[in-house]
Amino acid sequence: MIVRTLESILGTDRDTQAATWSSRRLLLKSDNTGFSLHDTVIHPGTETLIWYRHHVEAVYCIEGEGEVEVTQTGKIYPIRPGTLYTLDGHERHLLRAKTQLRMICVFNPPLTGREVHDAEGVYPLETAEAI
Ligand code: 9YT
Repeated sequence: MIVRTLESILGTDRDTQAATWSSRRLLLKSDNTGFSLHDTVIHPGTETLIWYRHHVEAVYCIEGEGEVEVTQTGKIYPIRPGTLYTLDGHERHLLRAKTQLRMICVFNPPLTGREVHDAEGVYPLETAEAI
């Protein structure tokens, strides 16, 4: 059994910072659970282009207000606490945070821990192995 607290991973390698978000990665590939699980904070007033070409991500909002736009269709979905969206079609999207958003995110395949988005909003597959 794995027991871990958010407090215990803050400021460690599991606490990843990007320009528009911080991702606290509670479970990673190295934990051998088959998925990764993150407590992610999206900074207020930001827009992030994201395209998980190699992963499926489920995102469950527990705090804040924002929206997600699917770039191919222009369809916009509001996000508030209790909203789940899942990118099961690897949709390229824009995530906008009106206020700070706190999201619980699950990735399959699991992230290795170092991933941040590239210029196209993509996470490479198996970043750690490529280093
Ligand atoms: C909601 C979302 O995809 N935010 C970007 C960060 C990502 N969730 C992560 O790496 O935890």
